[in-house]
Amino acid sequence: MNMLLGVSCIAGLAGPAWAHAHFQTSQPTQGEKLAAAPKVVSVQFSGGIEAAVSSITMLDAYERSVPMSPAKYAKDSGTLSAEPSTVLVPGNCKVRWNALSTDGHPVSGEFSFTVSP
Ligand SMILES: [Cu+2]
Repeated sequence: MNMLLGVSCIAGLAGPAWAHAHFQTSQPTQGEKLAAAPKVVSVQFSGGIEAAVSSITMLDAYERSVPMSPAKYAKDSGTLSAEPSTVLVPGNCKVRWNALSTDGHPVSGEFSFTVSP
């Protein structure tokens, strides 16, 4: 998948050489086990993204959609973050993120983490 994205990125490059935004890391990290519910979830990118059309959504342990604050983008760190508006119940939570790279390419992914009872 990364390879396909890379190819389309090179093929799509015309004009300014914006760096394609790749997923770097997330907070919590994939598979992380937390003692307490996180106050914020975030995704860090290698390049710039368009914050206005980027989002983070989350499902709780019962697959219910978790109300989230609007996603915020910190340009300095390349981090998109959002805060759950409710306290998460213990269990496995799934996070899905969508972002538009400043070079015009959409990127998306998901990860999950577990909150201990
Ligand atoms: Cu690209």
